[in-house]
Amino acid sequence: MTYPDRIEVLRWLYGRLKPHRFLHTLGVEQLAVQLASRHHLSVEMASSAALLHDCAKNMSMEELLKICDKAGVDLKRNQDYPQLLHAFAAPIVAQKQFGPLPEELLNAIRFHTTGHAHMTPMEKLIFSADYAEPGREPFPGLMEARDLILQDLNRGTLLILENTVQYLQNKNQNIHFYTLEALQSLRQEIQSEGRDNVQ
Ligand code: DGI
Ligand code: FE
Ligand code: FE
Repeated sequence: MTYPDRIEVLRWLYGRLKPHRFLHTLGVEQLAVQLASRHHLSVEMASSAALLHDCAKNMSMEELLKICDKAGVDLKRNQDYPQLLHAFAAPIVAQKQFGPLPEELLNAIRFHTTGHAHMTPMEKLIFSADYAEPGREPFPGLMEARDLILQDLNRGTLLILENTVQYLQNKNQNIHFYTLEALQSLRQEIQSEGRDNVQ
């Protein structure tokens, strides 16, 4: 599988992201690559997905709505979550620039904010790398999450989902149904892992 040339992607992002977003993207890539090599996943895919995950972040709401509508995103169901549209738009924006990309990579960027039920390892990796990247201003629980995703991708991703839900609840924000489904599904996955280990 070939991925877009890294330097070409960086050049493109440099022109379309705000400086702090560009630096965040580099931080996500650094952690994503580390996680991929630790957990025996594709380092090339992790790098590309990390670089592209926020490629639609600095687009206008008008543009995001247009792209998401065309892509079949249910805008009514998502009308309370404008901050999630950049993730749903990212696969279209990235492919418009770089041509067709693998579905696994596209799903990792599509679900980087919310997660969803039955996430693949690459989806968990990008979701977690986005949260725990080294450039984030320290906040309670960040170090613990960073350590745990390096040791155990499932448990680390679960901790991050739980922290995210807690954080949003404290801010009185609605939790997206994908996020709730991700939480429930990953809890079940970890429980069944535990059972398998006993047998
Ligand atoms: O794009 P980033 O800033 O790197 O981070 P992100 O894509 O993970 O999150 C974008 C925003 O979405 C952030 O302010 C947190 C928010 N968010 C994540 N999950 C949910 C959510 N907001 C609501 N209301 N519900 C969610 O489930
Ligand atoms: Fe994002
Ligand atoms: Fe991000």
